[in-house]
Amino acid sequence: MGLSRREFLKRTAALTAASLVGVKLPFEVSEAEAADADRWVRGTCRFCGVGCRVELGLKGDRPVAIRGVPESKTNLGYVCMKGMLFYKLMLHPDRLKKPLYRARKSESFREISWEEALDIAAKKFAQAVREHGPNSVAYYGSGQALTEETYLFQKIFRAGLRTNNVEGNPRLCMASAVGGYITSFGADEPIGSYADIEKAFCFFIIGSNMAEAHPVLFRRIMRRKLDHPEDVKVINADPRISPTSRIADIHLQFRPGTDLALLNAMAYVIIEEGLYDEDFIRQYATFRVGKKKKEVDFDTYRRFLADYTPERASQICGGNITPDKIRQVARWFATSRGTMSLWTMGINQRIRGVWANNLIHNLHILTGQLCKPGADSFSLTGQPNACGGVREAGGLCHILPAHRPVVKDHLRHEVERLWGVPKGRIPKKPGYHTIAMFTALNEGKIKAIWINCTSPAQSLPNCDKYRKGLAREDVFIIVSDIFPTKTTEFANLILPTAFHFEKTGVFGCTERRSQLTVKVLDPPGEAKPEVWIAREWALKLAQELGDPVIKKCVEPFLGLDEGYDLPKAIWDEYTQKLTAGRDNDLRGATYEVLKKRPDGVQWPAPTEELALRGGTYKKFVRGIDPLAEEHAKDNKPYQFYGPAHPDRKLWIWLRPYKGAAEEPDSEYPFFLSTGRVIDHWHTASMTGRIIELMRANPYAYVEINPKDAKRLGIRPGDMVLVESRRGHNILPAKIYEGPMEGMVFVYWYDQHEDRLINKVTKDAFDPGSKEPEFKICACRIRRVSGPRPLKPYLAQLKV
Ligand SMILES: Nc1nc2c(c(=O)[nH]1)N[C@H]1C(S)=C(S)[C@@H](COP(=O)(O)OP(=O)(O)OC[C@H]3O[C@@H](n4cnc5c(=O)[nH]c(N)nc54)[C@H](O)[C@@H]3O)O[C@H]1N2
Ligand SMILES: Nc1nc2c(c(=O)[nH]1)N[C@H]1C(S)=C(S)[C@@H](COP(=O)(O)OP(=O)(O)OC[C@H]3O[C@@H](n4cnc5c(=O)[nH]c(N)nc54)[C@H](O)[C@@H]3O)O[C@H]1N2
Ligand code: SF4
Ligand SMILES: [Mo]
Repeated sequence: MGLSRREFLKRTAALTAASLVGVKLPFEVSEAEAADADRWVRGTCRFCGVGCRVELGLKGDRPVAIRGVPESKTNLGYVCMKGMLFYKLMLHPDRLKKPLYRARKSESFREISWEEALDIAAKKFAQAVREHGPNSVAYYGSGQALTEETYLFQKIFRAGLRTNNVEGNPRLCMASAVGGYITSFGADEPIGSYADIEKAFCFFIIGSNMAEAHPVLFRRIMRRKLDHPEDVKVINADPRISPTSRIADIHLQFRPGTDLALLNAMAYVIIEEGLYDEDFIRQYATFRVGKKKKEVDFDTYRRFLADYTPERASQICGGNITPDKIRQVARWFATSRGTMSLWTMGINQRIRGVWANNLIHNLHILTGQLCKPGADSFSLTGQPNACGGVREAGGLCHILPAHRPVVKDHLRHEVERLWGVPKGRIPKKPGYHTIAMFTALNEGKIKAIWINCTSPAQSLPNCDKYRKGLAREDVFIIVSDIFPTKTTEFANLILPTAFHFEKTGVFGCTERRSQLTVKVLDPPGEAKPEVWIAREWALKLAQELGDPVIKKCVEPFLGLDEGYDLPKAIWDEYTQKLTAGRDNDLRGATYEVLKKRPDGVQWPAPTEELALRGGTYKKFVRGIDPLAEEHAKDNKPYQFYGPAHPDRKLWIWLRPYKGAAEEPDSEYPFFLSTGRVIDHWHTASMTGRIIELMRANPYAYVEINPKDAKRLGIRPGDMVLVESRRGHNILPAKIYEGPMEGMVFVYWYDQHEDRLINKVTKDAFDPGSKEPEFKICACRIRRVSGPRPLKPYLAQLKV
């Protein structure tokens, strides 16, 4: 029996309050019990893009522990604390267990049946489409949804409802990396694998705090460095000294946003000192400039770089950057026997995120540090399934499944044909990107939105602005989640979903690796897998709108059991039909094959035979990548067949330095940057409910450089006002040599309204990738009082 709603709310409040004061609660699963697991089942970690392979320990049907899988190539048996503890969310008393509805946002929620919930959901979406057209409905999903979920939702929205308003939080995260890969290499996603770590001699970690955000992968790099302290060099480039910097031979600290100049200066040195790979460039590269992608020659590039001498760049960058340091890191980068760059949000979440990505790729193309062992330009993905589910399966407004741009007529028609829907059914125009989508909500242009597995009321930049649209009474909002969140507070309809291991499906991690997790537990109460919810909703929608094509979208999946057969049929359709002949060909990676592998399959994997061996660990290399052979046009060892570059070349881009959208000035003299801490996941909807993690990190604070703190009379623990042109927070101060002088840094997980930093961040975005500049805006800070006891945030629904 589930808890009554009152009881549930009481416990939610009690738990969160207790978490913050460190009280142990009776319903926790104890560690002693964990040791007693009587069976272990395989799956992947629920959290980050590393994609650690794990085993869930069960005692009877009670989850009691998680451990790593030693024979997995992703994590070699390691897991981090979050990975080890997420089984506690499965039996958590706060889990949503029944559909909840309210006609108006000012009213209280009431429990309703699934039948009623799906009726309402169908009626509201149908009404919006009838009265305002297909562009008035939208899906906003997540890089944490299973591939099967994203694929099915986008199919229903695009081919059923005839809208490309299919977006997701990877826009806040990986969009600039996608833009970078496509413009530089002609194909999305990294070329190599984690396995390159053990073969690399130089690591260039820029804008990434791997030690906290990709902790298991970081351990592999650390191990490599410790085993070869002299031969292996680690460079860390970040305006803030983070735990990642500890293993660096050189830490480059610079004014936020100026790394564009740093990267160009590294290229300058590489050319000036003749450290480039002339042969590689001649065979595989061209130089490009501007919106029209005009081809230019090497000399033009060289002249362009004349603006970025190490001397000039060190002036732009500030911090600890000297011309000598730039020269040193450029030499290490170019001359090592294998250089691997790794980056995450410090590069992507910028108004010049795509350019910053291009400038990293440039260095690899110039020096030929690509395709050989230990060499790669390797963007780290944040979420567990941003690659597999969203980038590959059609989860962004401008891309259809298997890396097909919506605007390409023949590709769109191909998808229509594969789905058996009329030609022209999918609109040509891309839908709203994330910021445009929430702006459209503000303007009342979107009348019904389905938000799945994400919490935009907390995770959007400048979130108060977009909460206005969410709060509109004329916008119908569905939120499907496992817990109450900041976003469920704006919902009309809350749908309780199954969690990891309570449903079946695939996650595709950073290194093009798809891994299956099979359902072993029933979800609590009446919670349901999303694929069931989407299918049942589509059937009702078809009826409401009298449109057989909507039904057609789910016809292959009718009557199948949602625990396994349904997701399997969706995966089969996606892989066998949609990925066939594409660069992410996954035809060999059937559920049967995925179950046989300790660690899944890396694409391209067109055949079962290859998939059983693990797939392709390096793209574009003949003898390794079957598609390189298939697409070979000449006898060169590398074949860059990426679909976006018909010339089959890698493009070195001329991208100038440009500052952030909002730079500090006399009124707002500090840079504000935001990011992550090891113990928490994003909005802390999950990790905030795991008491061990909450004890370690109960609230966010503002990191201030000691010199700034001294000047402003701020002492450790003092309450500090952090204010921008958009909003303010009051946070306790942590004073240490982390952020550079003139910069402050805040974790964004804290749900307390006083500390929720996205009220302060800026929603400017990259004109190419549309990814917001979470990493940089201007703020001012001021001490408001001495240390104060902090009010805990109560994660409860407004009722
Ligand atoms: N523990 C934990 N791990 C996670 C997550 C989580 O929530 N918690 N989330 C996952 C997700 S979705 C993501 S996207 C990743 C994010 O992973 P990361 O990007 O590694 O983490 P962040 O803390 O967001 O930011 C990284 C660094 O960017 C730096 N930075 C700020 N401005 C600049 C700049 O101008 N230039 C450069 N070069 N660097 C700059 C910051 O100082 C910070 O140290 O983490 C994933 N892993
Ligand atoms: N200031 C600032 N803001 C940022 C960033 C930053 O660096 N700074 N980073 C941005 C980035 S990179 C990202 S990726 C986004 C992430 O932002 P969000 O996606 O909004 O954050 P999450 O907390 O991961 O939200 C996931 C939600 O899914 C729910 N959930 C968990 N499992 C399931 C499931 O199986 N099904 C369903 N339906 N729901 C489930 C969780 O309870 C949670 O509410 O935030 C962005 N926002
Ligand atoms: S490193 Fe990432 S994938 Fe691995 S256990 Fe930790 S959170 Fe999970
Ligand atoms: Mo992310």
